[in-house]
Amino acid sequence: MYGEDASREQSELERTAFRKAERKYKFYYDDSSKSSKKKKRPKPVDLTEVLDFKAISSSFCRDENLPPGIVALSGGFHHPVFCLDSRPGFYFIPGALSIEEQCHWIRESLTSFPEPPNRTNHNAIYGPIHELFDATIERKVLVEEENAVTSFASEPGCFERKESTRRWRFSEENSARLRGNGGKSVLASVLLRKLRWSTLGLQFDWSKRNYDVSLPHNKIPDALCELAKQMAATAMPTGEEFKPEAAIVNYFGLGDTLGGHLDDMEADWSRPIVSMSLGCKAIFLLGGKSREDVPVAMFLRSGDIVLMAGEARECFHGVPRIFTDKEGAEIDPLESHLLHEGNNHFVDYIRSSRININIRQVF
Ligand SMILES: O=C(O)CCC(=O)C(=O)O
Repeated sequence: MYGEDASREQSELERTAFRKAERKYKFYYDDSSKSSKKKKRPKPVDLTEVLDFKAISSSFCRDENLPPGIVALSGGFHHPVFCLDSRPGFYFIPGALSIEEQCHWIRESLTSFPEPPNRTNHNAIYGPIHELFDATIERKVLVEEENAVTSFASEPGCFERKESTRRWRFSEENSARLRGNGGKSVLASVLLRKLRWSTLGLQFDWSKRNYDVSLPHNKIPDALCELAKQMAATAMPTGEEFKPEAAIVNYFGLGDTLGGHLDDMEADWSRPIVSMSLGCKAIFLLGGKSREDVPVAMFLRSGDIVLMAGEARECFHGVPRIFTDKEGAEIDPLESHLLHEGNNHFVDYIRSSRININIRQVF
């Protein structure tokens, strides 16, 4: 589509109810304030319409009061589970993960989950990267190196041939600078900040928007499978067990968003997507089956779990905002726990980041 048609379609998209909500909550700097460039403040945003399941859960546990349109599931689960009348198949479990569990999954998300054969957004440019988090701590630099490879052709009359291949390797910062080979280099800390996703289990191919079963992969770690099965039980058809086959880990920094989308590449939508939040608080938008439906906005905090099954699988959803300011992020207990464990590097990361792990049954 070209020219006028494309720009008309773009501006129509801009006008959908979902897009309007995304723009309402998105992070912008406040241009109106006279603050200096260094002290730019976030533009204030009206949060009065954002559902707060933490507050809903506290008041429900106190006196069983619930706002209109919200129901609490009774069942064997040891946490209250809330549903929305308007979005069947959507479940919210506030504070489902203990602080210890949150810390554990943050550490895994930054160390083992991005390890090959799991793929990340960096694969396309740098190929597989090993031990990115350690390299960040050690202030390493990823350097592009040229390797001369000598190959011997098997045909008679052909001689040895020098081929040059390029690959990226971590190097000490000083030695990279000393070598000054004119090649490209990038700080490990920059790569960590730019880490946007990693995929576990069956690998999702973003370019084809599908699972590529031919790609090498490891099984999802047992502990994550167990957790997902336990959480998914609430939303599963009676007598059936959730089979975790793939997971996408999303990493968000200040200003990062996840645009409105559907997760529609799994075979059976009666199986839930199990989605857990770690780190800074965020806003989640749950729309309807059309982008024209006005989405419900809600806070997602570290330790919350969301399930989307059945009809809710057909609903557009996204994350227009994460809160990295001291009060807004609401991660004090998490920070204290990580500091207590001596995990300062994880604290540095999570202070301004959010991680989402969403686990799927593919077939
Ligand atoms: O970050 C989140 O909470 C939502 C993630 C999501 O919607 C997705 O990965 O499809």
